[in-house]
Amino acid sequence: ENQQSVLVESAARFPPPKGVKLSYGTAGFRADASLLESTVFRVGILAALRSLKTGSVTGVMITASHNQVSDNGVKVADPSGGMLTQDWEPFADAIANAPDPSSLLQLIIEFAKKEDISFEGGRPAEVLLGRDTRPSGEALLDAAKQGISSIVGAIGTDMGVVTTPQLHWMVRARNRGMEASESSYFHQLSSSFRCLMDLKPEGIRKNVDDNTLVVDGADGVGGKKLDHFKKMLTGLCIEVRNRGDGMLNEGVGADYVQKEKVSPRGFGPADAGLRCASLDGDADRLVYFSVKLNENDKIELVDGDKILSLFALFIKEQLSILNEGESKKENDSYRAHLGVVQTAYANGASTDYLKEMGLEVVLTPTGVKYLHEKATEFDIGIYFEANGHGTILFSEAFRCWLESTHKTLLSTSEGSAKQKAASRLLAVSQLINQAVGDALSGLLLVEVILQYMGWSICRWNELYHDLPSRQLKVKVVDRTAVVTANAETVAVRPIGIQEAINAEIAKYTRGRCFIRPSGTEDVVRVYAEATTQDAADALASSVAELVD
Ligand code: NG1
Ligand code: ZN
Repeated sequence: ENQQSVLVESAARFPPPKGVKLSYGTAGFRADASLLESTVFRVGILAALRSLKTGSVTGVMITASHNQVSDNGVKVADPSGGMLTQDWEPFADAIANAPDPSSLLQLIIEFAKKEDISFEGGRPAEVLLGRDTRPSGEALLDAAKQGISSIVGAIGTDMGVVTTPQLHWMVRARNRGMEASESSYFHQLSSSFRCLMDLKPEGIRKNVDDNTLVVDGADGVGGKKLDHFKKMLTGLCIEVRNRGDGMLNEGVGADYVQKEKVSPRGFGPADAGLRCASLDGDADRLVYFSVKLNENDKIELVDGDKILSLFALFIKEQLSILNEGESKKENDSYRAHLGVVQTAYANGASTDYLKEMGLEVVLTPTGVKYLHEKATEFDIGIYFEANGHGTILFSEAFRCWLESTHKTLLSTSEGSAKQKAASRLLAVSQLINQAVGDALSGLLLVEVILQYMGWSICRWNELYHDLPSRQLKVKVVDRTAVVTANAETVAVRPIGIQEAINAEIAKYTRGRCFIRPSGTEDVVRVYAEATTQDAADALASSVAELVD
């Protein structure tokens, strides 16, 4: 009827590019921006359907993160604020690749039937839209809007230029009946930051760096937002460089800094010793670094694994203060199950360190959706990829317990160590983005913990010493020829390759190496680790030859 003709008419305005097959990878669809209009239009339809199905608000974010400025991409935020549920990914692939409007319509009708989605009577679909600073973003956002409006009655609300985590945060906030604006986001972050700063231990702490933090904004949306947001933060002095005047992600940003281990554009010898941080193009990744003295652009990298370790240390300390003297049997004492989630890319030294701390460490395949899902199994689940994407998730049950315990402590022992520990944990759960990894909220938590500990970036970096590592990518005809198992640590296809890799690994002390097909690029990635840089390099290149 009417719905069908509206869909077919609007789909006709967005013919898919010929000879291109897209797939909803680790981070949604990504490609050269010129190829994406029809895909983004169709993702708009999908987000509206997801909203109809769940009776909640969903989101569409247009970004290609750390990729070059001519690329773009699109991903869907589920009602929880997390990534699109994995069961819908095959449908996303199918509609993105439907050759014409009538086959698209057919797929939608079948899927709606299977998922029992009704186009009438229920709450109308609502989708929040956001984009990063890429010049192609505006036209793509319009395509997404048209996709949404091709579902009759659906509403698309444009949140403007935002970071990826802001958009996800807003979707989550809306579905919890909270205000979903940028100012409410900044307000929540700055007030929980303030609360943590006020709960710092008393007395002057040694070792803290000069207060200024210098941030590389990757010439993207994160730098712009932070430059504005920093005015709302007291007790922290931030200088933002690469705020958007230069070329996005060119020689700047968290991905560049982490992979190349050099300082970004705009940083030099004069910055030696300063505490520096780098965001990626859509501000969902964060790494720290300091420029080495007299060594050109070499840096001391403080990556996602070390951010994770710092967070784990702090949380564990607050939990033990809270549990002090409580016997295990007591009913009202809740022993929080704290867990840490990493991928095979985590530096082996970090995993050892975390295990030595007595923490439960779980590995998942690469891709935030896997880490995030795993982290929800704990009361407090901390997950990070080495590249700086991660967050801390608090379970609903633990948050409830914490809130009521905090209330009791406030009335029975205000100012006690326990009450403060409970306040800190509550503030962390407010500060750290519960929807996805967020460079801005992560940065504030790092800063407040460093002040709490009285640590410089050097002291923090000394928590453990990274094993030298090397990452290579190999262009292959068909990356799907590589199939992995055990959280990507073992290659089960091509047959025999794992034995060959093992033979290479055996030549090195503490050697570790694995291969996997990238989910965002047409390559097979090789990661190697050993006790010296030369050994890690040699191991990586010999395994890369096996893949070739
Ligand atoms: P792929 O291309 O699947 O390796 C990369 C990152 C992921 C994740 C996604 C999404 C590495 C080795 N891989 O995925 O961790 O961040 O991009 O952006 O860094
Ligand atoms: Zn990103």
